[in-house]
Amino acid sequence: MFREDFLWGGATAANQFEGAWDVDGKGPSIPDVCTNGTRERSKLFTGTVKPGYLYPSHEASDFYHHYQEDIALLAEMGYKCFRMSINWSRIFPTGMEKEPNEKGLAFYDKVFDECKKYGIEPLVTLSHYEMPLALGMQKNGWLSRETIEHFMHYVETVFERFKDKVKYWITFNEINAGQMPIGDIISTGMVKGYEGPIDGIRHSEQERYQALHHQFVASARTVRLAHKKYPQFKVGNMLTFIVAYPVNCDPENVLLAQRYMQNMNWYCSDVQVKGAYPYYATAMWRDKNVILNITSKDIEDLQNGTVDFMTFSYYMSICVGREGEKDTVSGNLTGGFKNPYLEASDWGWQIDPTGIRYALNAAYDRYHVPLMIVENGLGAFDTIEEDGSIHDTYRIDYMRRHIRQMKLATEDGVDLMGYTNWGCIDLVSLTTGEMRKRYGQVFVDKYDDGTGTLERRKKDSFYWYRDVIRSNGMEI
Ligand code: BGP
Repeated sequence: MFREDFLWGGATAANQFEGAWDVDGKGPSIPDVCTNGTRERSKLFTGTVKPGYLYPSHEASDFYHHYQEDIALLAEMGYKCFRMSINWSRIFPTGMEKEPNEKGLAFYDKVFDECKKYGIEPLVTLSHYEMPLALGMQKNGWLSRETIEHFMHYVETVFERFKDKVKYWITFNEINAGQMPIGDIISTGMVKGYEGPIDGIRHSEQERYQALHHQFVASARTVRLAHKKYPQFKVGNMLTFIVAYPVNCDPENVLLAQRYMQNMNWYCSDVQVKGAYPYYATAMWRDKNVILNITSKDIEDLQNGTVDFMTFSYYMSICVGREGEKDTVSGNLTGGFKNPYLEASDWGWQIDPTGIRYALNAAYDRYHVPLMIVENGLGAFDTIEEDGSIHDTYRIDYMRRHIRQMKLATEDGVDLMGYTNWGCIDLVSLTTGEMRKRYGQVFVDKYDDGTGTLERRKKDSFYWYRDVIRSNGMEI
């Protein structure tokens, strides 16, 4: 059974949804100079806006000018919660100003007021895969310790401004992306002097883990600030939970899968939930030739800034094993070996509803803090019928199977606070920059070539999800 106060809703991210990239004083952010791509062809980071390229974040779904209509649609589905992010460069155009951009703050005031009108609780990610471009170009993003101070100034500003409108916060989206090659640009913003594919491996593990360490410190200081000054706030962390099964019962592969889960999931959540680096970090750094610069103040900050709840995205699972074991598959940020028991989405992500129950139990067993699934869903092609309807039965099927497993997890005893499915209103894909990879219950008339009226249209899943919410998950 889901809690009475279960936070049903959907999730978005500013750079993939808002558009208005240079409106009302907003500065350019890193995604604003990332082109579109496809499953086969990577997005490019071009450093500046260059002629001849399409930049999907510039208009995206134009939430900036559609927020009233959009929030009304969410309310019609009965949303209790709306996960969204604040675009840092809307508030501080280069990330380094002293004074914030009032027009940027005013936009979020309006969004939160609109949510309040319908009793929808905002869940706000402070950093969802964007940072001011100037911080990336001049400071090399999170590799610089100085970025912590700029980030804290931004956090202090939005905490103070929205203290009466927002209760639930998330520090960094999918913080474990910082360990992966794709994270160098989208997550830790280490773009100084670079142009090229967004997944072009350039940084050493040393740099990657140091940048991630700076994010851990910033996250902990954010939690600390909330606890000291805004006791009404609840602050969570966020990772992409990669369920990794051993590809078979060869004990070596079982061990590899255990290591994988430690390195790719628990490494980050142990720091953020327990407040210190775990025992296996030492061996991991040794194997990767990483020597981190950690000050005694950092250790204190991490200890004092443990989160109130843990959140994660869950899309898929992978298999892990010795080299050459099986065919490989792609996935959300990272791939692995193919699982013969699972089918995959149109983009090759393996669909594994049982994995969400496994992930919830694993995380709850380890931490005993409330959990929330803040991203889940199916990226798929949608077709508009002649009468204008969109029969996305495949999406309903995906969500139904995952929600059923979440319910079983609650019956296992897991304390699950809520569920926000990804891209509730169609938005730009993170990994490919496509529009045709759609997740929403609401269709947005926008296409990969940048054309479209931006008109909103309800899909079949809109009515289905409304009924799920209305029955608090009893009717699935
Ligand atoms: C997560 C990100 C989101 C998002 C989602 C789906 O990793 O937090 O920003 O977009 O994955 O990925 P994609 O858009 O590539 O299908």
